[in-house]
Amino acid sequence: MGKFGSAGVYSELTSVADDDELVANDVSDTTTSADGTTKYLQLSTVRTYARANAAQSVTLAAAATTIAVTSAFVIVTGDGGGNTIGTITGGVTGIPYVFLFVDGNVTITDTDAHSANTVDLAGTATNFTSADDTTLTLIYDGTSWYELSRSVN
Ligand SMILES: [Ca+2]
Repeated sequence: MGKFGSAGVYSELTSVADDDELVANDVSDTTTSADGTTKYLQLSTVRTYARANAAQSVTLAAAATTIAVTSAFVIVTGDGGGNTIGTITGGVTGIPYVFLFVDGNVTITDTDAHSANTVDLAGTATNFTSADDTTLTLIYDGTSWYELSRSVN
C-alpha cells in the first residue's frame, strides 16, 4: 500500500499498523511479517521521494501577500495591481518547489532573517520580480525558504 503525504511527498511502504505516520524510532509504527512477528519500521524501509506533481495554479487576489502552496509546482498569476509576496505557506521540508510566473505582477520579498515562511533569495535584500515565463526554485527547511535557482526564459 502507499501513502500520500503532504504536497510533493509520496512515501511507499508495505503494511503499516497503528498511526500510519513514520517517525525515526517511533515504536508505534509496526508491521507484521509473514511469521506473525511484529517488526518495527525503520526509516530504511521507507522510500520517500518527490512525485510527479499536478500543477497548482494560483491566481493572487488584489494586495495578496502570501502564496499557499499545495504542490511542488506552482503556476502563479499576479493581480494587475501587483503583489508583493512576503510569505509562502504550506511548504514541506526538504522538497524543492518550482514557481512559474506568467506575468510581471509579482514581487517576492528577499527576507534574510529566516523568520517563519519568509524567503531568502540570492543576495541581500534583493527582491525577485516576476516576468512571463520566469521560474524561481525554492527549498523549505521547516521554517523558511531558500532560493535554489531562477531562470528567465
Ligand atoms: Ca537574501
